[in-house]
Amino acid sequence: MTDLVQTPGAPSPEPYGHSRTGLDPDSLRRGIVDHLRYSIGRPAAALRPEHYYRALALAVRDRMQDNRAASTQTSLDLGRKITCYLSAEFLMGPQLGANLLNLGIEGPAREALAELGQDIGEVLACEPEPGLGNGGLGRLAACYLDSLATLERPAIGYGIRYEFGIFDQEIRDGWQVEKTDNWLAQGNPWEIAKPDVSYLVRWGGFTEHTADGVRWVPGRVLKGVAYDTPIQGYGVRTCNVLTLWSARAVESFALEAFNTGDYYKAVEDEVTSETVTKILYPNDEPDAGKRLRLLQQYFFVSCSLQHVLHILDDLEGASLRELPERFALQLNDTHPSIGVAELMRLLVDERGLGWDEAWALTVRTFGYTNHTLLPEALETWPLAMFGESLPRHLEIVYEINRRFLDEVAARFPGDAERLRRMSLIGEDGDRSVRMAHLATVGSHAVNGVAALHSELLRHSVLADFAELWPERFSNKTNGVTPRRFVALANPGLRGLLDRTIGEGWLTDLDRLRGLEAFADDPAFQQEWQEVKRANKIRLADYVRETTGVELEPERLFDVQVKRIHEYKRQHLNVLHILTAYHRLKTTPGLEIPPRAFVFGGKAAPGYFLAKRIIKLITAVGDVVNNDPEVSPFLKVAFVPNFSVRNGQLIYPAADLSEQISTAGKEASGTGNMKFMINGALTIGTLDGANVEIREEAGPENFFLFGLTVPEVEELRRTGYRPADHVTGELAAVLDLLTDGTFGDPEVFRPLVDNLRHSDPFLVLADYASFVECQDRVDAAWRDRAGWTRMSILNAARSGKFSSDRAVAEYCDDIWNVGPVTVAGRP
Ligand code: 26Q
Repeated sequence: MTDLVQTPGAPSPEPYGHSRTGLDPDSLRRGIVDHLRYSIGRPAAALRPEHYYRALALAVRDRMQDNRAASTQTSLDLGRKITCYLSAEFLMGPQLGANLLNLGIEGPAREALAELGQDIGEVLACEPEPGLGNGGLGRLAACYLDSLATLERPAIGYGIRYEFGIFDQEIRDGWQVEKTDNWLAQGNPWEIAKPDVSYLVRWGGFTEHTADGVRWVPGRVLKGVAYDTPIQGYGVRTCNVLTLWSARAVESFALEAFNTGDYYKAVEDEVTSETVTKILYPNDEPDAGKRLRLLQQYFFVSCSLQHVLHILDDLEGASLRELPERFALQLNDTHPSIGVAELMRLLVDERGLGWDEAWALTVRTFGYTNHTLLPEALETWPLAMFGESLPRHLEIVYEINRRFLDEVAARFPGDAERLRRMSLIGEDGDRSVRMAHLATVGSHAVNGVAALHSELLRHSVLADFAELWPERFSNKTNGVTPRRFVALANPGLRGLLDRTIGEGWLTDLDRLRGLEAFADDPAFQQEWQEVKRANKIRLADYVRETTGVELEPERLFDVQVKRIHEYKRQHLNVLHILTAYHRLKTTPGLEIPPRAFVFGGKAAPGYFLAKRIIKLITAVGDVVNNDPEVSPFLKVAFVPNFSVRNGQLIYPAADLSEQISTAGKEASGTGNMKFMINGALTIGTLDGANVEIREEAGPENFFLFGLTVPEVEELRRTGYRPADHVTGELAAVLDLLTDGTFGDPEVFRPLVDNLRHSDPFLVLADYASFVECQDRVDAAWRDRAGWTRMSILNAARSGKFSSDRAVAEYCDDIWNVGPVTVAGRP
């Protein structure tokens, strides 16, 4: 009997466990064959690479589930605190390669597939990418899950199982066209549906206050079902979990309607319930304040908090009062911040705790990470909509606010203006609930995502709160996982690093410092350049296949990939290209170092100017790529559908990383870090984490330009007049856009008019400084040994930007969680 039931924590029994858990090529091969037969069920003759992908994925998942069982049991046994990362987005990227790497079975998997006549590259290419995020914030959540597991910290990621993730981008006639992302079409081998892990979520209706307490009578009820994806740590046995909630109709509701004869109405309701988790909303949408988005947020947060309390109930001898000792709940921006009111509702209305005790537990449990300073991106919900949707939560928000403002009034007597500024309810214009204020008041820790950003938070958006509770505020500079963004993305560099400084760097990125000693070594420089060149050829092949543009690897690869947004200033980058174009056209015999400008990124479907920026890039590319006077020096490519997967081809191939946002606008950036670790030099403003990148790399290894935050503020104070900057080259370059050189001038007129007459992100103010800095880039590139030295030093000094460092800081300073070693083989 004991041989058949697996003991969690112990290695699986032999021989039964072998094809499910063995890490050698033979066990893996048998695992694949078993799954082909019993899970896929296709005759051998009909097997294609996608079937091998699914069979291998299932075999890999088996191995992770074995570790998962052991991890759960260990943290339950030890009663250790669990970090819950609440995020509306997890941009995980393809899972197979990452899981093979973290389990240490890349070689065995390749061998097992080869035995079966399959090529691992072809099999890896079959995986659809789960695009459950917009960009940086969602990818950060994914990097942090990787680091939490690798650092052996028990953790649960909680989010939404969107049926359609971020749209797929196609480029037609130079314009972005959106296609739905049907990532679940072929099934998802990584997830395990847990229909028995489900919770009811109420919505709308009204509240009744009686002698027995509060009753919330909802307008509708839906159900959330858990889908669990294992998150394997690298080189350890720890395997955490990502729990994504999917919306379902509540059967008993449907049944009621059935009994009254309205069967079709019941089925229709079922259809609308399931739309709640249908689609991920893009950021930067003009009408982002949609009711369904609030429902999505409340839905996943309510399921997650009910789940947490359920786990707590099941813990031996644990009471609600231990919530902050057992769980840390981190809010990834304000998107899950309704959780503050929901936890109060659960504790007070459903569990009968007194307000004061519930509030103390809530504040001690939550932490809040802010990711933006842009006023238009701070989430607020119209009061009327909030009240109609979540009537009980509005009452709770009012009560939190009443008590909070009493506290503020006691600290700052007679300061009505301060009370107005700090209130959870915005009173200017249409009244609204300010989610950043709710998150700040409801959390014991509030952090920004780069040193500059955290400083600006303390002195601008949340200044009043920082004055009231200075001890709550801290900085946690973002980081990225070197497992995905070096080991997987850049196998050439991985091999070179392993040979040069040993393998430890992958879990201790500061060891890259060991490269400094080789920065001037000609033999090492040669190897470094060879790795970069191979990566450039790999990207050039991809660019040729996807765009038809030929990028010669001798060129300087100058890359800007990120969401398309005015504040990120892709159009400033274009103005530099146009300047070089103009010079080449007007200076006979001019020779400049050949460059390949590579762009990629999605524009929110309703963001008019961002979509025109894409058209601008492609139109400039069409002209310069096909002009024999210019194309030897300039080529421009727009890589369609920028994603985690093609990012892994792009970052390692860059020589130059464009991080050119208006100072004060980019909270951190994480692409900047991915480029640096892969040996690109940065051209950038003093914005977000660029400041720290420059500090680490050394100012002599960073191309700095542009206004600083105080200079930007000063310019705004004294009145910015963009037209003042339209002289000389800039005047000529702007004229090119409306003189027909790049096609129909009406297409670019809105962009040019916006720059000339408003220029909210100071593109023209930074133009001259940017072009001058790009001239310095050209000069530096001409000295190839000097450039290579700078490239090596950038990578050598990038250790700070590992998500392992970032997550360790969260664990120490905010979550108070230590490692839990899970016994058994890693
Ligand atoms: C909000 C309301 C309605 C619909 C959508 C949204 C929404 C969704 C996603 C708002 C914002 C986002 C994503 C924001 C984001 O990715 N921010 C980035 O976070 C990174 C990680 O901290 C930083 O590095 C970037 O600087 C920051 O822009």
